This record gives sequence, C-alpha cells and structure tokens, in this order.
Amino acid sequence: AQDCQVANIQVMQNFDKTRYAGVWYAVAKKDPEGLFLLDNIVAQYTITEDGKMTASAKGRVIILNNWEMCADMLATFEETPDPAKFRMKYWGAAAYLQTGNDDHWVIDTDYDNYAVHYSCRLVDSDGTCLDSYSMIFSRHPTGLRTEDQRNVHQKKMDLCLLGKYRRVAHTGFCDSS
Ligand code: AZE
Repeated sequence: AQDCQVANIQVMQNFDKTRYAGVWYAVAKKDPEGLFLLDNIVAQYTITEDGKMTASAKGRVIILNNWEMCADMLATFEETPDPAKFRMKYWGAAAYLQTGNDDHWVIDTDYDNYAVHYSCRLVDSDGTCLDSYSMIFSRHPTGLRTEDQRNVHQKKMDLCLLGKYRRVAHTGFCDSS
C-alpha cells in the first residue's frame, strides 16, 4: 500500500514508548529542506516519572558560515490518539541552534534492534508530503542486522522514500561533548 498519502501511512501498532526508551544510533537518514543534522546522530529517549517521553539528540552540524559543531538537542513529546504518533517540540542546548515543532512518527520497530522514524513537515494539497525527514535507527552503532534490512527496505518503500536515504557516519565527532 504505497499511495504516498501522508494520511494513509501505517505506523507501529500498539507502540510501547517504554520499550522504545534508550539509545538509538541513526544509521541512515532522509533530509528535510534546509539545515539538518549531518552525521554522528545519536538519540536517547527517556520516559519521565510522570510517564512522558522526552529525548536528547546529538549530531554534527555546520551553521553560520562553516562553523562545524556538535548540536546538543532536547525534545519533549506530546501524545496524540495514535500511540505511535507524537508532536515533538525541540530546541538546542545553545540558543543559536534550531528550535521546532515536528511530527514524530514511529513507523516500525522491534524495540531491540531497529526503528524507522518519519516526520512530514509539509503536506501538499494532493495529500502527499512536500517536506519530510526520516531516520533509520539501530541499537547497534555498527548498523542494521541483515535480518532487519528487509523490513526497513519495505518501510522505506511504504513511505515513498526509497532511494532518498543516505548512510549516517559515526566517527566519534560528538562523543566528547
Ligand atoms: C530526532 C531524535 C529525537 C530528538 C530530536 C531529533 C531531531 C533533531 C533535529 C535537530 C536539528 C538541529 C539543527 C541544528 C542547527 C528526531 C533526531 C530532537 C531535527 C538543524
């Protein structure tokens, strides 16, 4: 089912945010328009005492005329009637970084190895997405397991984003900050 309608995108059934918590390494990404995290992207999801999901994320960015740095980002999540669909409010630990309010959908995950994240920032008048970004996450910094690649490939197709992902390098750039 790939009609590329944002409204028809299937998300993770019975999403369990508690099992989703912890560290995820981005192994591939599809970029949105404009400034974005370049590589070395690691996200950490936490469930607070009152049951709310929060996250922090790091990644290499280049801002303001070629200033290369590690972006230290924070996020809170607003739940929606669908447990796999959140609104994500995010901001930088430093004020010159980006702030925003994006969709944060978990398309698929087995919680222990891989996850497919998707965010559409702009829906076109025909119902398709005009500006999206997506992360393929792994629990393993080394990449996806062979047995998960098939699932992930299928989800990229379902999102109409096949061929639009690039590998995310992990060189240790953000490890010390
Ligand atoms: C995400 C993982 C969950 C937490 C956050 C994420 C997104 C972060 C950005 C950051 C952009 C920063 C820029 C800085 C100059 C989905 C990866 C916060 C979109 C462009």
